[in-house]
Amino acid sequence: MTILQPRERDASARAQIDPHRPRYHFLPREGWLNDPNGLIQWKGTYHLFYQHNPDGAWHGTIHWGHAKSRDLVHWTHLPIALAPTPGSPDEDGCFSGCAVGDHGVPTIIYTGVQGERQLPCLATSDDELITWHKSPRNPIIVAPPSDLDTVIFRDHSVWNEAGVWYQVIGSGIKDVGATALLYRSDDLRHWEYLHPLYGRDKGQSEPMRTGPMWECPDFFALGNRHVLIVSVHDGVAPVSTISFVGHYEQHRFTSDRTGSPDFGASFYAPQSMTDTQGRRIMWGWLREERRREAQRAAGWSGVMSLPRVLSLSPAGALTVAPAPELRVLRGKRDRLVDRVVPPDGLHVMEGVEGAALEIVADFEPGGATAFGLLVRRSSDGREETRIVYDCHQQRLAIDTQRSSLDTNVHAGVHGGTVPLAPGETLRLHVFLDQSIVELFANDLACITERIYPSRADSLGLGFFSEGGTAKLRSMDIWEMQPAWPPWNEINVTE
Ligand code: DQQ
Repeated sequence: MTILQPRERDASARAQIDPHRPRYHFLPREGWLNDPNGLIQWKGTYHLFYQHNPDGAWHGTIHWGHAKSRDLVHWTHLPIALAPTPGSPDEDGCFSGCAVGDHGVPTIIYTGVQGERQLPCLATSDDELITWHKSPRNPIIVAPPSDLDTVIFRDHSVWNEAGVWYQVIGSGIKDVGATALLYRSDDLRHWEYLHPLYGRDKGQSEPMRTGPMWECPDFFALGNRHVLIVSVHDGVAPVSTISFVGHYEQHRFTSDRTGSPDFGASFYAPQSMTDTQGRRIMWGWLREERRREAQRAAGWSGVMSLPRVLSLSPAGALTVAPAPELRVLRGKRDRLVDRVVPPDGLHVMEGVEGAALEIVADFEPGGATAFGLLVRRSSDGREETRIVYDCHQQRLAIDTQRSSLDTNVHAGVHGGTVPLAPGETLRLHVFLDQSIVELFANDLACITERIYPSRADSLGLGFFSEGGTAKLRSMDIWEMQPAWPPWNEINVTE
């Protein structure tokens, strides 16, 4: 067992009583977390790197944190992988990037920040991804393409095609729009700019606003198609995540489907990897929706989403499902079947409650105009989070406007379209974890929100229907076991 220093003992004591600290999502023991980075399965073990400030719960002095897992559920914290080196191209931060195996050598391509400069850098490991050596040739690309007036140039997705390396870098072209720039290389160290892999006009708003710049591009083959996922930034703040599904030929990408891997307000900067089972697994950063002071006071900020398996539906849409490995956390189960849900108010569940639950509810819309679930409801209903399906608009949303009596947290209604064919049921698959609501609907849409209930009794569950009768075919509820050992038993270098 690790001997804790006084500061760590304080953090441990705080963590154990913190009602908002997740119990089975990944997060560092303390400090700041943002984007997932360098996702890779190495000799069977999953490695998760992440944007991290070990000094406190704010975005500053960005390092790469590191953890590993054999099962995608239980993680072991490892020493920090990358830290800014004074006087070097990453002296002000080691920003996002990815990891690949280069003839057996683990290799990271990341963005080094030095003052205003943000440029690609490289590091390699010779000891199972624990110690990283930065290239003396960093930055490995010395400037953005000279013929483009770029507004940002950072974040990397690298792949190999028949022995040749390619990468896309997130960017935006002034007064034109967001883009992902394509490069090629024979050795990961010398890169030739080809052209924009894909881009959109800055004014485009339908079906989604594609914005002036893209961060964290993630490009990969899925089935017989290719997918580009980007994080839209408006120059001031993160906006949303967008997925484009289409074809990649002759190093050009064309898309015929635009969607989002997650319609929630709190999901950003996702990255994915292919594992040895051939699955494409994605994680994203679940941002905080409370004030900076509250984050600093908590001593931690930012959580990783659950691992999500990406696939294509028969119609070619991107589907997102929770990794089946998560079932290992299921504890006590309650089950309801065949409940008619008349539009006469709320059906509160007796004797079933919790802040760390998995719920699978199958609804038949019947004659309802809307129906859904209530979670984290206080006994008097003053706090509650609503998951609502609008049958006319075929739109699913999470409404956090009454999730907390604390007026200092962001709240709103966020969602997306989930079309149902006549007679089709809606499966709401919900993971609650203290301050997280992570919702999967028919594996076609995801919505993730952060909530901060203020009352100890905001644990209740309910379901409702409006405008007509819906039917709850079945609802399973599991208590979720913590994925972490008690904080003070976490081994640092296991
Ligand atoms: N986060 C990183 C950047 C990236 C942004 C900095 C996205 O590399 O563009 O922490 O959240």
